[in-house]
Amino acid sequence: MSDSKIPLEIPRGEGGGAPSGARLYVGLLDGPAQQDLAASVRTRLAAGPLFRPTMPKTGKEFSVSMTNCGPLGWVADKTGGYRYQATHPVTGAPWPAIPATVLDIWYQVTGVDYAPEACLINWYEAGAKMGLHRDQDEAAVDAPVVSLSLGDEARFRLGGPKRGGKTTSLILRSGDVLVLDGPSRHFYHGIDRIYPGTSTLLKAPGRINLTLRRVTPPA
Ligand code: MD3
Ligand code: FE
Repeated sequence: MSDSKIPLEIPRGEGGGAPSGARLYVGLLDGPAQQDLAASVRTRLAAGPLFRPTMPKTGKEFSVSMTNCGPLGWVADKTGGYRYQATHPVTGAPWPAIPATVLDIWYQVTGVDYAPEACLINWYEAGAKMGLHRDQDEAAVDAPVVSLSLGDEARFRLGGPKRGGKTTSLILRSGDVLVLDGPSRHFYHGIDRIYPGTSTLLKAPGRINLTLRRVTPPA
């Protein structure tokens, strides 16, 4: 049994606690489910190794390493910018499949009848973080986004539709599932830091985040 199949509704920082459409399923994945998912991620990493994206124009490296599974994967580099593509940027191979258990969670927590197309796998080492940004590279602007956390805890920050507004912070723990629906889908967000040593799930200190997205508009 999970801690909770009843999600915590996350209020928006801006707007006097109005609903954001973001909801957190605390501990949706129990210990064995987390172990199974970590093993599935390891097989995906063997088929499509982690790479370090670089910022468009500046070429500055992300501190987060990434890979993908699913028909489309998110990539970024100095010359090509942020985009989705069907193949790994280093090996040229198609991305491996999204694990069936991950697809089950997508349908369970979103209630939508279309599949996600991209599952971005983010790997955070001890000092890694992700600055405030919006997810804007998907033509499917109305589709929810689903995030699964494994390993060490992270401080997640959710802002509003404009940069510089109020933000709300929360801790994401191994087994938590965050759904960004409604207005929150377009809000600024980021990972301020991880807390190394707060989980024993993984073989090394660090955090894995899986982000599921629909990229092309569903029929
Ligand atoms: C809020 N990843 O890969 S996941 C990303 O933990 C990204 O690795 C973070 O932001 C991570 O783009 C956060 C949670 C998340 C994902 C998408 C969102 C939060 C979001 C889209 C809109 C608002
Ligand atoms: Fe994001």
